[in-house]
Amino acid sequence: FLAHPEDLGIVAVGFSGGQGKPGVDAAPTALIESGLLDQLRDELGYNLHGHDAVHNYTDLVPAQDPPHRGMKNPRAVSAVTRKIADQVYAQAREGRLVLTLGGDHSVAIGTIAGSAKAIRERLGREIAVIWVDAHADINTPETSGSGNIHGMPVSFLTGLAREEKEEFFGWLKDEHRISVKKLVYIGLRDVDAGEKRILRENGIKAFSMFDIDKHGIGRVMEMALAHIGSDTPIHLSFDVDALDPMWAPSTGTPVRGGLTLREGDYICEVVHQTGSLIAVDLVEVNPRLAPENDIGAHETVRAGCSLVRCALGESLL
Ligand code: Z70
Ligand code: MN
Ligand code: MN
Ligand code: MN
Repeated sequence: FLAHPEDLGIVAVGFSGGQGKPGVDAAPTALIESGLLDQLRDELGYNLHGHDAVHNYTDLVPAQDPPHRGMKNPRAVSAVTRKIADQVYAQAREGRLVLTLGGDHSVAIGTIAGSAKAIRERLGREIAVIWVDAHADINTPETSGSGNIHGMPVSFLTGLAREEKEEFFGWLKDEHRISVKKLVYIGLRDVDAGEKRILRENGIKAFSMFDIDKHGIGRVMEMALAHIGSDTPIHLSFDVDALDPMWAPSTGTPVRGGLTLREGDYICEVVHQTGSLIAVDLVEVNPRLAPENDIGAHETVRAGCSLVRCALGESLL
């Protein structure tokens, strides 16, 4: 699905307005300073595009941004994700693979909207999304208990949540949306009651940690890809909190009982191996939330780099 599989568009966005804890905005710089982009260029052989800047979009954050339908920072998140959608679209429209370094998971409203639109225009195809996360992030503004928009991106992207007003995600049109039928979750273990109902009522495919323990990650990936169907463009959205806090402690909402680093890497390797990968997001690394004298932050950044390299083909022999 890529016209230029060796060309990699980089979208680095230090944005934290989808949740309450500062520090996720520092993740792109931490990942890049630890050598991620150099590795992708020098070891994996990608031509990088758009990698000269980390975007903070502070100019898009209004001084006053009171809640709307219970959503916190709604104007800021809407404006920033709209900008991200343009950036990802511009890279994907060229036929490049796109790597987004977040930021909290609200940035996926922009990344997936941009991918979906570009692939529709370029190939006339719908994309599939593999969402790897401890959380389902499918609350509507009405079911959300927190008001944090990083817990809502999937509901806006699938059209389960809608809004007319441009300044509150009204810019999201059908061309940006994905089908609930082409969405697969992996790693879930902290899903709100309202979200469980949404998953059930919409028949959304989800592999929780229970399923991974029961079948093993190998079989789960076979089932996940079988659900999507072969020959479908895949957008991989990886929340680092899918990993167990043993591997990724520096994240806003660590949940015990998660994926090992090898299971996370394996997911990325299998998705790479399909040859259908069109975009990758790595989100929710928070290097400022460092248990144990910064060792946690360093380890989390290292785990994030490993996931990205695996998704981009490092393990190919
Ligand atoms: C909860 C909510 C969430 C990440 C927390 C939590 C969502 N379901 N996502 N941390 N990465 O607030 O909607
Ligand atoms: Mn090329
Ligand atoms: Mn998430
Ligand atoms: Mn999460």
